[in-house]
Amino acid sequence: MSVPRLSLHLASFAVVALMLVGCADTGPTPAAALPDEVGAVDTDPTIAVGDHWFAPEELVVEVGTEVTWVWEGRAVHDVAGDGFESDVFAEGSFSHTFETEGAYHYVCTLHPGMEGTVYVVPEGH
Ligand SMILES: [Cu+2]
Repeated sequence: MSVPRLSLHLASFAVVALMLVGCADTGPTPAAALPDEVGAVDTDPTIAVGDHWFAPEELVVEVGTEVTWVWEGRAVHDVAGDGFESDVFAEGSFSHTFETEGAYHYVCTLHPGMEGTVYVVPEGH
């Protein structure tokens, strides 16, 4: 009668392992699929970091574009999204090149509600 008990034990272990895998990603929200409608590609891939906002909040770039965030406020902020995270700065800039299309939501981890999105579209969009 020990075999069924062992199987049950293994099954429980498998369930717990799957739950752990499912909860393992505690990082920023993963990039999402592009929405059906995305605006025209922005000619200037620069985002201002202010107190407490990003401008523009939404930026559209082609795959392979380097986006630069430039700190303009007085307070410290950071930029954290799927695949990129800056240090906490009061001034300076941070750049990231987006190699994969998608919608990249990002936040300042210090200030709830301070957030933006970079839409990375295929070339020739
Ligand atoms: Cu901030």
